[in-house]
Amino acid sequence: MVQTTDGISVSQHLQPIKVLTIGGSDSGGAAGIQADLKTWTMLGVYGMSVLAVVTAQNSVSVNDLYRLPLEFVASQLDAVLGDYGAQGTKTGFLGAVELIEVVAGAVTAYELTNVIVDPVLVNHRGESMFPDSVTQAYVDHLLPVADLVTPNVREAELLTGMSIVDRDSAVSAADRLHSMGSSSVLVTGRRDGMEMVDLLFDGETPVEYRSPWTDTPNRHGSGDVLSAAICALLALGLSVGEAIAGARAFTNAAIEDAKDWQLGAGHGPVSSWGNRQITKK
Ligand code: PXL
Repeated sequence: MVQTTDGISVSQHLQPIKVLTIGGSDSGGAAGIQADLKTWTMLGVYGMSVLAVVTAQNSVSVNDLYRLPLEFVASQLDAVLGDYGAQGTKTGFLGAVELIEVVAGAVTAYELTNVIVDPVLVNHRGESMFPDSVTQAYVDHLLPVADLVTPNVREAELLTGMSIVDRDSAVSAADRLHSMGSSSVLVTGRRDGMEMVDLLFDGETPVEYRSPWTDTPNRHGSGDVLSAAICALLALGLSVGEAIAGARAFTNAAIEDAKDWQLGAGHGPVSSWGNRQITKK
């Protein structure tokens, strides 16, 4: 048992909890698989990764992107899930219709639980990265098998075709996403004055989570850290509400901690250790 003082009380099991990320590599270490694995290490769970895409990127731009062959992604899924299994899974950068179908097929075939779908559809400027068919594939294949979908406001707009400008429109979009099959929906990152608001909808009552807006250029990977932390905490046995509260505390601390960092010339990463600092000067 590990005692923590950060509001995320988790016990270290003799057999660690296993979690799997399916997505892309960010060579800069800010987002994607790297963000997920670092987050999971800090939260004391055993992280595994199925790579679908490798990016050549830094804080300024994504310079190149290489997709692994679909059969090789399927082979990784079978290797990991056929032996280790996973008590939680999150999807990240997929960006191709056939890949989304393969991932959804694995969720069903291996009867995965605690499935978090983070629908990566836009870049940090909110610009769409993929054709509409990719958005539609999420709706057709991944949302129906998701326990929780975590779009940011722009991604929720793309998935629903609705515009989100305030609490009411965020609730309507979350309701629509819930009706597409995801058991719970978290619409993240709505700016409301000097606050950031995430909205959870589980088909019954909408719940808002608010935190102060941190003024920083360094947010790269914050969505991945949030969804990875939720995945870990759900796999550890917390309820959806508890997992979101704990993951938000971790992510907000990661943003706050890195707010003055200058690691590259552009849009920098958040810190990897959230509110789990071991030493602090
Ligand atoms: O933050 C979404 C994301 C996920 N995965 C990879 C990425 C990004 C955004 O840059 O590069 C590999």
